[in-house]
Amino acid sequence: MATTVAAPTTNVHLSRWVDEMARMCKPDRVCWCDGSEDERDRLIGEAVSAGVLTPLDHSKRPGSYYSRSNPNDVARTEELTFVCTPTREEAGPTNNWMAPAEMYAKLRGLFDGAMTGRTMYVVPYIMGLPDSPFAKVGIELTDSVYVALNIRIMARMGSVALQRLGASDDFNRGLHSVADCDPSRRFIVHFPQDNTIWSVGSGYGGNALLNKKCLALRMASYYARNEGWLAEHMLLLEATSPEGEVRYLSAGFPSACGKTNLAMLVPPPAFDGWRIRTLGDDIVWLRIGEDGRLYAANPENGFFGVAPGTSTATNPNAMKMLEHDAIFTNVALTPDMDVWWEGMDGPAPERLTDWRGRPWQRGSAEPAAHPNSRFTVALDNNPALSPFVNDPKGVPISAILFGGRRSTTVPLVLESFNWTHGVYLAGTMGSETTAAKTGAVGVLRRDPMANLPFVGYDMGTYLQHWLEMGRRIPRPPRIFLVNWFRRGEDGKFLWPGFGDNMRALQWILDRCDGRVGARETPVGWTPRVSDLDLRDLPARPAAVEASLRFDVDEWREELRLQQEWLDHLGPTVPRALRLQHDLLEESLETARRVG
Ligand code: SAT
Ligand code: MN
Repeated sequence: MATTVAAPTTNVHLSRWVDEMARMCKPDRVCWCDGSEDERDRLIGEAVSAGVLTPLDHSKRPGSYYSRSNPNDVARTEELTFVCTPTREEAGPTNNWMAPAEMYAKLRGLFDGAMTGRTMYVVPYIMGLPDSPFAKVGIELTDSVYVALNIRIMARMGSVALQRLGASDDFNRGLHSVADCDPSRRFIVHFPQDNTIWSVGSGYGGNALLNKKCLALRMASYYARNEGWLAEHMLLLEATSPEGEVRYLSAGFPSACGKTNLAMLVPPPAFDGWRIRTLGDDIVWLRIGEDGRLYAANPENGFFGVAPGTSTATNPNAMKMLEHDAIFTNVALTPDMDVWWEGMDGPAPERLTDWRGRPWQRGSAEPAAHPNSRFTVALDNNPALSPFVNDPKGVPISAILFGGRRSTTVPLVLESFNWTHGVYLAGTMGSETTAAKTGAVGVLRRDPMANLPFVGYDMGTYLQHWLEMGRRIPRPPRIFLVNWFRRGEDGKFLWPGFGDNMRALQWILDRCDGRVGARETPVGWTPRVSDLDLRDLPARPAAVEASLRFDVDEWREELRLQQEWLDHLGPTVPRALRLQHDLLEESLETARRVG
C-alpha cells in the first residue's frame, strides 16, 4: 500500500491527482522532489546503491556517473508512440492513434501495481524560464530515479515549479513507469485534450523524460497551433561577426544529425574574430515579437546529446562541458572508470567494458559504445553558452536552417525563394535514418521540419500552420536547406563539416543582409564556389563544387518522392504546397529541355 508522504503543496488539483495515480500504481513510497542539492546527493546515493548509476573516477570527471540501460531500451520507439486525440483525423496519418478511452483502459491495466516495491518520485518541472509568461509547468510521476536525476539536469526542477504553479490546475500530468521494460508492453502516449502523458515500459530519454519530446514538442506543438506559435525540433545559436554584429539562427535536423555539434561550432582559424555561442541543441519555441520579428527560446535547461563522434576535433566545447557533473548512458567504460566512445580523441583503449557490460578488445567488430549512447549535462556546463539563453522573451532569429542526411541531391546550402517555398522544401525534406530511433538505419524517409516524430497533430494541418505563421510575421526569417552529408562517387563525404560549416553559416548570414551573390537554380539559390569563403578549407575545390551541384535528374526523382509524400499526407496538405510542387516540376522540365 502506498504510504503517501504529506505533499509539500496546497494545490488540491495536484495532490488529488498524485493520490489517484499512487492508488493505481501502488508504489511503496511517494517522494516529492524539491530540486535541492541535498536531494540530488540523496537520489544519487539511492541510484548508486541500486546499481542504476556507477560513479566515474571523480579525480578525472568530478560529479559524473555512468548508467547502462536494458539492451532492449536504447532509443525512441516511434512505433509504440501514440497521440490519442478524440478523432483519428486530428492525429493525422503520421501518428499512431487509438481512441482515448480505449487507450486509458489498456494502460490502466499496465500501470496497475506497476510500482509495487518501488518509489514514486513526484518531479515538478518548468519548461521555459521561470519568469517567462510562456513557460509550461509539468509534473512527472516516475518510478525511475535515473529519470528524476536526468530531469533535474534537463529542466528547472523542484520547488521552483510548484511555486510557479501555485493553486492552478494548469499543469501537464505525466505518468511514467519502467514497469518490466518489456517492448511488447511499451507505450508512450499523449492525450493532448487532457494535458496528460502516460509512458510505460521504457527508461530511455526520449520515451521517459516526459518533459522533453513528449511535452516540449508533441504537446507543445498541439497547443502552439491553437495559440499562434511554433514548437520545433531545432538548435539555437548566436553568431557574432568580427565587426561585433550579433545574429541568431535556429536549425532543425533529425535526431543524431549534428544539432549539438552545429550549436557549439568553433569557427576555423581563417574565421578569426567570429564567435558562435550556444542557446540550445534540441528544442525551440518560436513566437512573434512586438517588433515583428520571430523570437526563439530554448525551453530546456540541459543537453541530452549523442556521445559517439564527439571529440576535441569535432566539438571541443562539448568535450569541455563533459568534464564534470555529467551522466553518461550506454557509452563504454575504461578499466580506470572513465568513459569512452567511438570517435573520441586518440586510439581506442586496448580493453574496455562495452555498453552491455561485456569485455571488449580493441579491433572488435562491434562498437564499444551504443551508437545512440548519450550524455546529460546542464546548459551551464557549456563554456560557450550565450548569456541571452536567460532572456525570457527569447532572441530574434535571422534565418531558419533545415537539414538532414542526404548522400545525394541536396546541395550544401540552398536558399528558398520565399516563405511558402521554404515551407515546401522543409515540409518535403528527407533524411537517412539514424540509431536515435529503433529500426533500420540509413533508410531515406521524409521528415518535415525534422519534426516528423514530434508533431502532436495532423501533419498537413501543421504545414498549413507554418504557412499561416509566415503571413503573420511582419519580418520573417529566411529559410534555408543545408546538407553536410552529400557524398562523392567514391562514397566519401564531399564537405568536411563541423567547424567548416561556419563557411555556409557566413553565406547564410550575408544572404540575409543582401551582401553576397548566389546562383539561381530551379529549386532555390545556392552559392557559387566563389561566393563562399574557402580560405584554408581542407577539401578539394572539385569536391566543394560537387557539394553545391544542382542535378536535374536527381531533383526529378526527388520531386516524384515528394509528390508521394504529399499524397501520403492526404487531403489536409495545403493547396499552396501542391501548387509549389507543380511549379517546381515545371521549372525542372524547362531546365531539362534547355539544359
Ligand atoms: O531521446 S531523445 O528523443 O530526447 C533524443 C532524440 O532522439 O532526438
Ligand atoms: Mn532531438
